[in-house]
Amino acid sequence: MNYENIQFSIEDEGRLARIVLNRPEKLNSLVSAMASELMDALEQVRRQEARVLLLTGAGRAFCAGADLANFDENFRAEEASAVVDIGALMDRDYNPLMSALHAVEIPVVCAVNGVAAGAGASIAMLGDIVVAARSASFIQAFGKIGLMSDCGATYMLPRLVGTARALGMALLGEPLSAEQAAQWGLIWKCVDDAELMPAAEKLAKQLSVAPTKALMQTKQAIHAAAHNSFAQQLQLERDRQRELGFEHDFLEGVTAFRNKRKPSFNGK
Ligand code: T3D
Repeated sequence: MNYENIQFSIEDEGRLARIVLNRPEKLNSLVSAMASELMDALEQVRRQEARVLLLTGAGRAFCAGADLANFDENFRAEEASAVVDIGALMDRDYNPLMSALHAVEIPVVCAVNGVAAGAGASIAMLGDIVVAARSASFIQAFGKIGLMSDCGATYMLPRLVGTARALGMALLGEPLSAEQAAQWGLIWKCVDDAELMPAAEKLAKQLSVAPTKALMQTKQAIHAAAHNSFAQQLQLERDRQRELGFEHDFLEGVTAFRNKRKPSFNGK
């Protein structure tokens, strides 16, 4: 597939996949073609067995959510009778995209370079390690256009920041600064703007040579904890740990420790 709305590359001998949302003049707002391209790129990441995904935006924004100028050919603001089945748009573009992002097995590092609004904030929240530039902000912009938070925001937000803060963000729609987002636990950390890409790339490179299978199991286990009992979670941990104990990277990790050298993980 030709990518016109994103940039996609596989780097570092196949270990690191990079996706750049690339409609900077429209603050990387989402159109249907961009959602399709993202889905295709995520499939390439899986097929090519990259070990980490780095996701960022081009220009001054991360992503301003759905493109409100082009979101549906049937929507004509000047005609009171023109109606749009937004549920159908969600089924076609947004929900499959958010599900695909949520299902990425390898670690996802999100470098939030500017405003992340609406669906853009949801994309950012689906990163496993989210680093934001100090000038970035997170906005549940939906209320301002008569919609409710979607794209998984009502699921992710309370889990990340708690119900009170989730409600405050969703009902008031005020921008949350990157610094506050880090203090609230919405993201991993906030760095000076000039430090964003070096910091995110450093993290991505670190993860790209880590024991990938163990990281994937860890990520899955932490997701599963949202609906498991403590007893179920202990069993899940035992089962997954048993699998990991038979893998190359466990042997390599312990051997390297005993020999006082750096481990060389192959991700298997
Ligand atoms: O299927 C469905 O549609 C339902 C799914 C919904 C999911 C959603 O994401 S709904 C939420 C959609 N997003 C928004 O409501 C955010 C709208 N944008 C803004 O509130 C502001 O632009 C920002 C707070 C993000 C940034 O403000 P600021 O002052 O830094 O920039 P600006 O001047 O407002 O925008 C710069 C340009 O980007 C401007 O274009 P122009 O005038 O220079 O030609 C603006 O129109 C454009 N832009 C910004 N956001 C969007 C957009 N164009 C299309 N869609 C956008 N979402």
